[in-house]
Amino acid sequence: MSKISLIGAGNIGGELASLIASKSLGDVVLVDVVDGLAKGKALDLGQSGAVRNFIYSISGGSSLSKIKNSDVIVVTAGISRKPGMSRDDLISTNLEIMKNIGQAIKIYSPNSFIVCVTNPLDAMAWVLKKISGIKKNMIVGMAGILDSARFKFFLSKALNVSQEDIQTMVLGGHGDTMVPLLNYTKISGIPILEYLKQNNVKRKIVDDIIERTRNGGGEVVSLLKTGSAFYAPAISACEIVESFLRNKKKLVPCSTYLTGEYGVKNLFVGVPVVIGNKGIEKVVKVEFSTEEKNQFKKSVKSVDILTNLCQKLLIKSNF
Ligand code: A3D
Repeated sequence: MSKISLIGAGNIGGELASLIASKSLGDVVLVDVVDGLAKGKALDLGQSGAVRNFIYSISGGSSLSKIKNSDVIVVTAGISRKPGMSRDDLISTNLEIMKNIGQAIKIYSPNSFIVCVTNPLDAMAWVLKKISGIKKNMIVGMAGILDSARFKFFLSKALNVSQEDIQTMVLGGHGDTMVPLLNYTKISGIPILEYLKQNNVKRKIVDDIIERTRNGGGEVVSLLKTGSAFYAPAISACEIVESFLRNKKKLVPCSTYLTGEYGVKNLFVGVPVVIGNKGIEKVVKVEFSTEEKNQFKKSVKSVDILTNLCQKLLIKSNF
């Protein structure tokens, strides 16, 4: 029976626990520093199981030792954005939290598959890997699935076609520089640019959607005012967990530690990967147009700046 630990029992952690239980992926353990929060949510969710018929257990607590011998650990602990904040504004607080959690993973569960969700995503995944010593194929950051879902959602509304029939990929860093790939965006196999031409849809509509996708998280933050998006992030993280535990070998964009692929070294950047029961089983190569190549480079640069900052902060605190 699989054990899935969720560190952070806030908005995403709670929703993710519910999704994992509904999909019968395994026993869920919620952990949160706020006393009673994880235990309370676990109790509430467990009781919902009497109606939904969960077959696995959900428990909670505040000690990180509860993650011992997990198969999967999803990290959502940290602060989230408030209106007017960028993901990068979270860095110093969330870096300290990742240091704590990275050490706990190293002690209690060094062989688990780790999914990082905490922002700024690519830099926090890098810190978690560095502190925990987890192998590169056993840690990913969740972002590309969410960014691609947002792109699909907006396209589906604008073009009046089913979301189910849209295939796309958003790569690069999880931030304003993310790179939606138009050449790999299709509607039931029809390349999007051909679809636009045949159906007299202006290219500007798609360009505006790309911009809206880049600001997709911020748009939700400005409406919620007290926190950030959690339903779509939770189901996106669940997709990764499920592909690992059920060995589904889904080919999805994830923030991945690169060692030369796409010309990038020692950084987490969103690229297409296959997720199976060995973790990241393959980094898949795609061809970029010249414009996409430049956008990807720019995106990598912004991840590099944040990761460097984390590296300096870690050295300063003797890590
Ligand atoms: P929130 O509802 O505030 O939950 C975070 C939880 O983490 C809170 O309950 C905290 O008490 C808890 N926490 C803080 N420090 C610790 C610790 N050391 N150990 C255990 N628990 C701790 O936030 P949320 O669930 O909405 O978001 C969580 C994170 O995900 C934030 O950093 C968001 O910015 C980020 N996020 C990422 C995406 C991506 O696509 C990558 C999308 C949405 C949110």
